[in-house]
Amino acid sequence: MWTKALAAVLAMALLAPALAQEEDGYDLWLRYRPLPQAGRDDVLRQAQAIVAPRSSATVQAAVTELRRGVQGMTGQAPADAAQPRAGAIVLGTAATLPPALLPDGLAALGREGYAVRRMESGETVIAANTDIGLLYGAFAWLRAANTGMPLDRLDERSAPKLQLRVLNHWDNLDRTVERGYAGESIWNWWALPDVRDRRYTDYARANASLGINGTVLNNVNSKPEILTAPWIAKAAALADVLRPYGIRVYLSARFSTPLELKETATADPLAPEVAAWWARKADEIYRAIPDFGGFLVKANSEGQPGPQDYHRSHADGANMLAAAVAPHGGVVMWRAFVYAAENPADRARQAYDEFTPLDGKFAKNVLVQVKNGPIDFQPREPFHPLFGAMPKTPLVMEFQITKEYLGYATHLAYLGTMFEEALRSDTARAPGGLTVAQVVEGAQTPGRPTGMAGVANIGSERTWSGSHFDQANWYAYGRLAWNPQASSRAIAREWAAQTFTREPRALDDIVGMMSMSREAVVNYMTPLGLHHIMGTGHHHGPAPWVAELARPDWNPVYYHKADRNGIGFDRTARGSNALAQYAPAIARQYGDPRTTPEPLLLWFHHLPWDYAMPSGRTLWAELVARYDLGVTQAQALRTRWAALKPFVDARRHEDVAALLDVQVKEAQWWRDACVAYFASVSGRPLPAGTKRPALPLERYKALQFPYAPGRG
Ligand code: BDP
Repeated sequence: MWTKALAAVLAMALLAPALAQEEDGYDLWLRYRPLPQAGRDDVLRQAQAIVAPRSSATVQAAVTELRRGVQGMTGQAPADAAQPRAGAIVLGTAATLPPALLPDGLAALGREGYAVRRMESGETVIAANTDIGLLYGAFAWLRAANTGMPLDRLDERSAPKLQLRVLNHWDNLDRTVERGYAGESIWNWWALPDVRDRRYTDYARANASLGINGTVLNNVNSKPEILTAPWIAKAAALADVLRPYGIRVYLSARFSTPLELKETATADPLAPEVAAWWARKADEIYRAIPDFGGFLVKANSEGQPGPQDYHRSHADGANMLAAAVAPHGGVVMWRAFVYAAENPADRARQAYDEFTPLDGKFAKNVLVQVKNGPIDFQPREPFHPLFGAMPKTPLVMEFQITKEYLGYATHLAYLGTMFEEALRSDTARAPGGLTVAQVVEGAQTPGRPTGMAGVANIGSERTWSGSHFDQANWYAYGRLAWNPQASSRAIAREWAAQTFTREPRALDDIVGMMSMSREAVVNYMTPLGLHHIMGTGHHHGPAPWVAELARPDWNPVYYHKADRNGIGFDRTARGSNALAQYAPAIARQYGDPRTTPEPLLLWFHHLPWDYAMPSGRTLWAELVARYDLGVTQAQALRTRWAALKPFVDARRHEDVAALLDVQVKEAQWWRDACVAYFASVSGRPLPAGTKRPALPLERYKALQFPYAPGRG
C-alpha cells in the first residue's frame, strides 16, 4: 500500500513539470501528455518493452516515436527487448514475426496498411508488410493510447483507400507563401541544402502520423528556377529527411521552363526538343531523388503558360511530362482549375467544358487534380461536376486546407465537415449512387492511381498552422486522405482529445464547436449559396460591391448578380446552364428552386427578393436572418470556449480566445457590410426588428487592406 502511494506521489512529482509547462502548440496532436492514473497503468502494462527489427531508419523512427509517446504519457520509457514477451510491443513483418504473432490476412493490407493487436498471450503486435506500415501502425497505437482507448482489447486493421495522399505547398522560392497565414514557408530554401532544420523531421512525423505520403514543395504558380540544379539539390535534401517517414517529394513545374531557361526554342509539348529536355530533366531529378514523386502542373490558368499557348490540349501537355517521368515510376498531377479571361462562359463551367472531351486521352500515369467545387474553395460550393464525369481518368480531389476564403487562420472554421460534405455528395452517375469519395477512390478507374491533395496551411509559426484550431484542418485532411469515408466528427474528437483535453464533457463541447464552426462562417459570409464576394486579391472581408475589375469573373457582382429585382446566379437552362454538367437526376432536382437544397439556392438560381422561402420569410428577410444567425453563432463559439477554460492550458486557451474575439468582430463586419450593400441594391427596408448596420455602406467600401498576408 505504502509503496504504491509513494510511487504515485513520485510519479506526480515527475509529471508536474510537464503539466506546468506552457504550451505553444508546436507539439501539434503529438503532445503525449501525462495520462490519468488508469490510462497510465494501462500503457505501462502494454508497453514495458519494445521489440523491433532494427532494419531501417523507418523502423527506428517508429521505435523512437513509441518511446517518446510512452515516456510522455507515463513518465517512464519502455526498455528494449530482443524477444517477444507479454507486456511488450512487438513490431514486425511476415519475415520477422514469430508465426504465433503473425496476424491472418496481413498481405491483404498492402504496402502501407497495418494491423495492431493485443494478443491473448500479452504481447501487442504491430504488424505490416513494409517498414512504413510499421510506422503507421506505431502511430495508430499511440493514437489509441493518447485518446484513452482500452489497450488490452486493441484490434485494429487499416489500409489507406487512396494511394497518393499529398500536401500541396504554395510556397515560393523567396519563402513567402501564397495564401499562407502561418508565417514564412517552413522551407528555409536559402539555407538548404546544407542546413536541415529539425523542424523538417517534426513535419515528417506529423504527416506520417496521419498517413500523408507526399508533399509538393513549391507553389503551383511555379518558377523555372525550381528545376535548376541548385534547387534540385535543395529538394533532394528535404527528400532525404522525409524519406524515412514514407513521404515523397514532388515539384510544381512551370510548363514553359525549358523555354524560359533558354534551353529550348519553344515549350510546345509536341516539339521533340521539348520532350527530350523534359526527359533529361527527369533523369537529372531522379539521380538526386530516386523516389521523386513527379510533377504538379497548373497550366493555362490565371495567366500560367501551358500547352494551349501552342494550340495543344491539356492531354498533350500532361502526356509529354508523363512520358518523362514514366520510366522512373513518377506521376503527373495535372490541375483542372482552369478558366480564361477570353472565355465569356460562366466560370463554373469552364473546367468541365475543357476536360470532359479529353477523358480517356491521358497517359496511364497522369491524374487530373480537381478542386472540390467548380469555382474556387468557397465556404460552400456544390461538388465539382467533373467528379463522376470522367470515368476513364483518375481524379485527385484537391482541398484547400489553408483558409483563404474562410477567415484566414484567424477564424475558427473546422473544415472536416466541409471536406466530408464534398466527399459524401452523390454524383448520381451510377445506378444506386456514386459518391465523390467513391470516384476519388477509383470506383470508375480500377487499376489506375488514386489520390487526394490538400493545399497546406503550414508555415514557420510555432503553431505551424497560424492557430491552434487550424491544426485540426491539417489533421482532418490527412485522416480523410487515408479514408475518404471517415466521419469528420469522429476525426474532430480524436484530434481534440490529443490536442486539448481527454475530459469527455469538454471534448463534447469542443467537438460541438468545431462541428458548427464552418456553417457559422458560411452564414456570416456567404449564406444561401452566395459565393466569391470577398475583398479583391487578398480575399479578406466583404466586398460584394466590387464591379470595376478588368475581368468580369473577378468581380463579386458577377457572382451574386443582385439588383433591384433579385439576387443569385442562374445556372439553370435559362441561365448559364452549368447545371447540365451534373447527372440528369441532379440537374432535374436542382433545376427547380423548390427542390434545390437551400444552402445552394443562390448558386443555381436568380430569384426575386420576395421569393417565398420554406421558413415563410421572403428571400430578402431570410438572407438578413442568415447573416444575423452567423453572428450569433460566432458569439456562441466565443461563449462556449470561455466555459472551457478549466480544461485547457492557460496559454492556448488565451490564444484561441483572442482569435474568437476577432472572429466575432469580423462576423459582425461581414454581416453589417453585406446587409448594408444588399439593402442598397435591392432598395428594400430592413426587415422589421433587424439591427441596422453600424456604419454607412460607404465606410465599409472605403476599407483597404494593402498589407493583408498571403498574397505570395
Ligand atoms: C485561388 C488562389 C490563387 C491560386 C489559385 C489556384 O486565389 O492564389 O493560385 O486559386 O488554385 O484560389 O491556382
